[in-house]
Amino acid sequence: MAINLTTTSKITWCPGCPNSQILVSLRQVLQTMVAENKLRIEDVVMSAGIGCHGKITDYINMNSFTGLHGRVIPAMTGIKCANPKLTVIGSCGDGDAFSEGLEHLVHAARRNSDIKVFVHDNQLFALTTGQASSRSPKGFKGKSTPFGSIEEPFDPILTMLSVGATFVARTYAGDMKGTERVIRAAIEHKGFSFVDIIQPCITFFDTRDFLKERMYWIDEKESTGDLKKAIEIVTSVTDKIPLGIFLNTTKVTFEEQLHNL
Ligand SMILES: Cc1ncc(C[n+]2csc(CCOP(=O)(O)OP(=O)(O)O)c2C)c(N)n1
Repeated sequence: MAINLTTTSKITWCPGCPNSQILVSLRQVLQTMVAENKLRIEDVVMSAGIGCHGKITDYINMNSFTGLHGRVIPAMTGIKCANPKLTVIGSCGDGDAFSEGLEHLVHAARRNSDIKVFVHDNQLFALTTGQASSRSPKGFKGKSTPFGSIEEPFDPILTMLSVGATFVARTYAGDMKGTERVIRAAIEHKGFSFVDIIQPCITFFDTRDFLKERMYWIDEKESTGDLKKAIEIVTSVTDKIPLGIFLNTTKVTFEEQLHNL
């Protein structure tokens, strides 16, 4: 059945913001999966945090819950525990997921909670107008780091691989076909799915030219079932940015075990 998930809410992201590309990609995946009878939209719930990314739930006509900043993951875990038949997806910012909410992300991955986490990774706090986040590169100059950040940035892919996430991927918002493919695989995966979506903030930190020269898609056949190989791929390059599904394995989920008790 064809379904249209657009809403009448006015898009208030900056014109040209890659959040719009993530929105269109996600909506397209959901519409396609519904058309193919792989999903019923009534059985999908989306959660989002506070930040520019969080507006995404206003623009997709489906059940959603906007939580607190940094608390997208516990909201998703609660929804999935209460009704394990639901497909639970969520959008976080990098501030949301890796700064204030990091503990939730790590423990949800460790438990293999069957939720699908999409991080809109723009390497700063965008809604609050450009402060450094834990993803900002060393030397980044913003409102809170006028002399340049003195911290090393957080590595979400290596962290997710090492704490037991069963699906770990990275994509680039501007590559919408690639993003659709990765988002769909993340939704189809049974267990914890983590997707870092590189989403340059074109207003406060426009990295598009920098990224274009460095991003490349990995050969996924080498790594998907092999944690050691996935770690090798992401640690072997320092001047390039690998994209793709680094790991896709299965393990009993938290909710399966919970409901078997
Ligand atoms: C508990 C709490 N802490 C801090 C804030 C202030 N705040 C709102 S949005 C935001 C940062 C958003 O950054 P990010 O999560 O990366 O999302 P983006 O705006 O970049 O999409 C902060 C710190 C808040 N609203 N609530």
